[in-house]
Amino acid sequence: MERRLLIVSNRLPVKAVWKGDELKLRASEGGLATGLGSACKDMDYLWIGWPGAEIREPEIIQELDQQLGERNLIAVYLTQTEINDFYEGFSNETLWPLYHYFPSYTIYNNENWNSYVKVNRKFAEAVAHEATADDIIWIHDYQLALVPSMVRERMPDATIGFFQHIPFPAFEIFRLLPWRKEILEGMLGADLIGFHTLDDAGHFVDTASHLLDLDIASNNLQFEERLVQVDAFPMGIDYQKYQNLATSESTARNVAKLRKMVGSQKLMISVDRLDYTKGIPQRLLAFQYMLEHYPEFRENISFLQLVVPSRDHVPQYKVFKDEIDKLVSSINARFSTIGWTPIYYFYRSFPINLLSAVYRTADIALVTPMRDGMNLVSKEFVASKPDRTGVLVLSEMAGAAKELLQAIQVNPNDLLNLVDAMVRAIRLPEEEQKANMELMQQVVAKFDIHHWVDLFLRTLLEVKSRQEEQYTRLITPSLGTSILERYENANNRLIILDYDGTLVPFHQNILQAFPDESLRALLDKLVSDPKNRVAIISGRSHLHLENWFRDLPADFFAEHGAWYKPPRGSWKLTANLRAEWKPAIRNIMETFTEKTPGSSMEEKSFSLAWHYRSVTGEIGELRARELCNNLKLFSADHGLQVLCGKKVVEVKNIEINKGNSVKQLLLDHSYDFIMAVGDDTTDEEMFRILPETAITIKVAGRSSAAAYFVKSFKEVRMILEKFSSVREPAFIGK
Ligand code: GDG
Repeated sequence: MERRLLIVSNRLPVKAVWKGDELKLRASEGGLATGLGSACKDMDYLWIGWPGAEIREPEIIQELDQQLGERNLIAVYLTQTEINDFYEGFSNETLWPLYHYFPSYTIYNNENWNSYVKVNRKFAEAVAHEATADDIIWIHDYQLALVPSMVRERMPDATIGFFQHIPFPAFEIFRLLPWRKEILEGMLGADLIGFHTLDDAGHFVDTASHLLDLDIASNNLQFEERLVQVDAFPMGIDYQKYQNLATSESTARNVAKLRKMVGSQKLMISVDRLDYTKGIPQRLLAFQYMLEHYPEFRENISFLQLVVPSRDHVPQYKVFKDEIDKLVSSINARFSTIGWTPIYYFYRSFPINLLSAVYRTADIALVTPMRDGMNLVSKEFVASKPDRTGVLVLSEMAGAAKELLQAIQVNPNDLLNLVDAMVRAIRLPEEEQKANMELMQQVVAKFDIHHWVDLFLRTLLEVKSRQEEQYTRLITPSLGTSILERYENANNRLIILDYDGTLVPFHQNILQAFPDESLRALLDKLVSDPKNRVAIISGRSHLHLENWFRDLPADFFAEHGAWYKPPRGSWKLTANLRAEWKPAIRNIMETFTEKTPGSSMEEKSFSLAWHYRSVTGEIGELRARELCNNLKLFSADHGLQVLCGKKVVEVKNIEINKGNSVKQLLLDHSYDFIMAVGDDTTDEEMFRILPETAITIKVAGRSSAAAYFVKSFKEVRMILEKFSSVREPAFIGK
């Protein structure tokens, strides 16, 4: 990567801690800091974030800035009020519980929200201050969801990626948030938005489709005329580092100490930050149940639970810690014997080589969060097993469950399922352990942290170049001028126009989309120029077009070209068409109309259309997909085509298409100016058939065979307005 990487995260990879009256830098805990830190060490990078403590004295700030600067780190300083309201308040008491499906723990507080906005702005200003146009800006996590759009405001062309390390919840949960639109729009300031799993990415796209008026094509969103891609990038670990650590001498020494502590019993371990999402009490209760109901395991197995202190200023966390303390004490008090301790419980942070020894010694790792974006502990355990013995019990609710398929997967809410998994893990034969571990190691080794960083950044650059392609095709004022010049200089012009979405906006009721007076006046003016041939090619029935444009001397193609009417002529069929298929399709469509409130069926001479523009919510798209699938089976055997267009599913004879109508217009004529404008998939056929010199324009920014695009029907009208005001040289001065 030649370009500089600008990483932005709430925490820097180091934190400032007071040792007496001296400020020291220590490595931050957490997957992002350690993982990304090691992946970026060979890159040209700058990292912007909070150094983890409130620092007010200017001389200390100056000294710290210098120390951080030597490590390519830039600090954003937060006041104690900001730490309380932005970090502990909005980030940890609002977004964190809601995104982890704990809506009853979620606190909605306006003051905290205001602080969140303010601190996000602080970060955005720091980014704008440091960034050059060439930097790749990579913003991390839910604490900074507004930063992408705030940076975009300041640097419209910047390359911005956003990665969310925690889950993105389903729409029904996310919609509870009073500031849901602001958060979504904030994230959409990025060009690429990444999550750990496809489920999270899908939730985001689905939520955006509900709350914002966006053009969405699978995982590509068109937001404010900018393409934004949403995708899954499961984060990996530094596999090699954990493998090396596991076989190091210091780990061997620590393994020996651990073994001495637990004796010859089997060892079950868990490593978690103190958090109610991690499922610690549920796991302890399952362990207790197992000791109660499987007495043969007493004195034969010990459980080592490491809890890393975290967020202990948040009241919920204090209560939660008490709960764990009590549970551990009561289990130990009840089951301990002289030579055996059921649970070893540590509430503190461990150095990484001790952690490695814990992984290496463990026979079983219990990773059973109630919900987790990814969970790197599960991957670190797998990487720390050079002899491949050991069993991983993994929650289905962790992102890692999508990759570590050979783990014993559990639902952490199901106590008996947890107990059963523990028992199975204790009894799993060594060959099976090794076979499972080998497969999981292959995955963790291949999709490591370097792979994750490379893939995310590569995809971000690809999105940027796809945007570039789109931008070159957008009709800019200068392009508009050159089109107008070509129009002025031409003597034999063909102007082909689609109707709905191209000349008029869409309406809930298809009959409401009649031409308004200004459109009629515009078309009248265009056709009155003898140098112009104007053709309207529409999917509409010929009866609608006749009703609206009876006296307009233009060429008309209705029903995608099944019917044709020349200027001042009358309607005729363009081919010998079949309609014997209609009853069968009508039956299917009627069923869908009955089960989808708001939808309707339209019958044309040689086609049937099912409209769902008035259907509320996502049910319309769902049913449309179902209908398309049903129809495709039937249609293939009957020479029919199924068109899945904008809020409409249509079935027609395959030989009828707008491309054939255009061919008819080109027959025996030569034009020195051809322009075709359309918005729907059916218009692609006409774009493709036209010569390269033709000006083809797609309405609404989507990928298309057209050479250019405009944003809406209003711009089409503006172009036609300019055409119609071109005066014949002969007229000038008369
Ligand atoms: C988020 C998401 C997602 C733990 N105890 C000690 C220690 N650790 C290290 C582990 C691991 C990291 O902390 C924890 O990783 P997690 O994956 O659980 O997640 P978080 O960083 O808390 O949070 C999570 C992750 O971001 C990455 O995207 O997986 O779902 O919530 O690396 O080894 N490290 C040391 N001492 C300890 O006592 N040195």
